[in-house]
Amino acid sequence: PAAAPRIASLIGAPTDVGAGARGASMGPEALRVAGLQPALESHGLTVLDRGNLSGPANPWQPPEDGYRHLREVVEWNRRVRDAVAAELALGHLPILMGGDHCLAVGSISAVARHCADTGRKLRVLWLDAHADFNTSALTPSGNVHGMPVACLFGFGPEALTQLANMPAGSPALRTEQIRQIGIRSVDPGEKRFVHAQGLEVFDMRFIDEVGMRQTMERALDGVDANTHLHVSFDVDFLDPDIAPGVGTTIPGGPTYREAQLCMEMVADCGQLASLDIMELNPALDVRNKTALLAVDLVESLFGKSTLMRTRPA
Ligand code: 4U7
Ligand code: MN
Ligand code: MN
Ligand code: MN
Repeated sequence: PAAAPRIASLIGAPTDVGAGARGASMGPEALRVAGLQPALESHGLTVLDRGNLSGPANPWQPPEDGYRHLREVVEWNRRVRDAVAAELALGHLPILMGGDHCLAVGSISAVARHCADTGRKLRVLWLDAHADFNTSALTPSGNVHGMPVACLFGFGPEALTQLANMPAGSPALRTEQIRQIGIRSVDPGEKRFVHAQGLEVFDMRFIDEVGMRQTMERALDGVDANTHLHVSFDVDFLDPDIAPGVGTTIPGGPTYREAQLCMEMVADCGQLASLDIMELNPALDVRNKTALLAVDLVESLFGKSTLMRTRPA
């Protein structure tokens, strides 16, 4: 099994076509201004900034047949999939800078395809306040950023569910490959569907009861040297007191220290091979502090941690 790649490629996807608020389209530039590239370089990575993808403008229209802007969402996701696939083929670690979370359909479809082609096991950690498991029939909003996990499981419009081009039309992702962490806002129909599909959800109640350490031990259980670990980090995972710069704040998220521990434990497992940083909304931020926090946490994901600590048993 290959060691985790040491070249990271930044891919900007400046759009908010899948979201309910405008502004996530400015996320990539806010992450650059917050110093994402030098922060990664300080941890020994070589970083290539591939610039921003381009795609259709946000038409800001109401939903049609349960989806808002489906045509534009599909187009952006194709471009994201192709860009992520190209980096994986080069042996690089793609970092998608969103953009709203609908784009995780494209990035994870590329990752799933790559794992199928190279015989690696896939584990996705979905760090989010939301389960993002709506369908056009269940969604209260029509916003596709609330649907990416369902699309990856094969429930959604064919143009999105087939992005991974899996043999015999199989879904990009299966239940045993994903763990959701930090969840605290799930719509009623969505909740029933999450249970019906048997998703492993470490919600905030779980984190409150057992702590972040045991939560991450459970979420990473079974990850081995042949595992491709993908982290899809929706910035609204974090408590809004520390991360106000998102369109869909939900109170009661992980604290600064809980989030750091989460990221440090991912780094310790040594298998991180692709990353999405999504839903950052600079229009709602305060002096770019949410972007700076995201960069700080991503540093921990790549190995920044306190030196010379006493290790607990
Ligand atoms: B995000 C919501 F109704 N569930 O579907 C929906 F509450 O990518 C929110 O996690 C979705 O930020 C949030 O519109 C999507 C809503
Ligand atoms: Mn969310
Ligand atoms: Mn999300
Ligand atoms: Mn959001």
